[in-house]
Amino acid sequence: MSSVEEVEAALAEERAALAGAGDERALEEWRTRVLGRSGRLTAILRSLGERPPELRRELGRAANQAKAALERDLAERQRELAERELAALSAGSLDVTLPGRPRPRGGLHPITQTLREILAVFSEMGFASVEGPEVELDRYNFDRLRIPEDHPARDMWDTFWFDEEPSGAGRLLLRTHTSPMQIRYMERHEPPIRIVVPGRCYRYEATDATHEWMMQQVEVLAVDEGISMADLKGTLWECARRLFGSGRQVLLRNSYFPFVEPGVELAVDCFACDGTDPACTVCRGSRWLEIMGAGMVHPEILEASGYDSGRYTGFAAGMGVERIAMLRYGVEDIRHFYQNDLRFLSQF
Ligand code: FA5
Repeated sequence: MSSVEEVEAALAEERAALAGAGDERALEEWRTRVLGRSGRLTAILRSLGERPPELRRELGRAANQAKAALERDLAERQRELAERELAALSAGSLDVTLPGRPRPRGGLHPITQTLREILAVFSEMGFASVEGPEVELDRYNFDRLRIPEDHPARDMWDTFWFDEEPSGAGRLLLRTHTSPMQIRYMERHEPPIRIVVPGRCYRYEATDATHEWMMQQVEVLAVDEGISMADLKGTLWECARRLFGSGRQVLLRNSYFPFVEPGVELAVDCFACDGTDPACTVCRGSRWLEIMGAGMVHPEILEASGYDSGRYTGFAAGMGVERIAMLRYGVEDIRHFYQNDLRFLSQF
């Protein structure tokens, strides 16, 4: 049996409960429990019919007033909570008025840029680009290029060897140059051939300002009827002119590689000292930085590929991409390229 006093006590009690409801979920629970269909006040109002008439009116008025007061309180409390939430959003961890943070933009590595430039030059001269394996057979890296087991050139091109041997195929190594792809390509194709072969090469080598143990080369191979040293010179000349501009001096001098005859190397004048400093780490006072080896493909190699060396001739070259990048950008130490220092890399 409810009395007016009990309604007032319930009103006070529920107001206190409402003040303690701290979030939207607590408010909803409170609403259901107090004002909902089977809520506390609804139950009092429903039971009015069973009351003696003299009590009914007084109790009804008190209960209706209490219900209206609690509904007002609820609306007020909802508004308060919403305001508090908004204030926390704009004053706390999230400032919706801040401008967005720009994402740092990446760029192509200077070696990738240089490599693409080289390939573009040769593509315009009609050379197709093909790739070969970095893990190579002893046979292709050395023997088939006329570098037998006891040849001194093997010392110059020492590399990393694998312990396992694929059955019967010979020993595996990390290739020291891209030249093995000359053999692989000629095995499967007939002249005319015009290809470039970009790729990583490895050497067991003490590093210094111009030597890394991993570097990238681009091999060039052209085989056809009537190819002469003049074609080699013209092609490499054009390549150097396109990469370095016409203000740079280029030197072509004789050299030796077992797989070409005659052999040459191409060097570009030193940007660091102009040949004036005997202690220069880039040219060692020689004025020239070597960027590639080249020559006319040895007739024995053409014959071993099944070509008639009386009919076909060819030229080949292998250039160092890091050395070319050093000259293009004026980088005095090759080791900067692979130290992954953003202060260096973001300059390109
Ligand atoms: C060769 O690798 C021959 N295969 C090139 C060749 C191809 C000759 C076809 C004839 C015909 P060499 O070891 O000189 O040759 O290397 C060629 C170029 O690679 C060098 O001129 C140089 O630019 C670059 N190079 C060689 N070793 C390193 C190294 N340790 N670090 C950076 N660049 C290197």
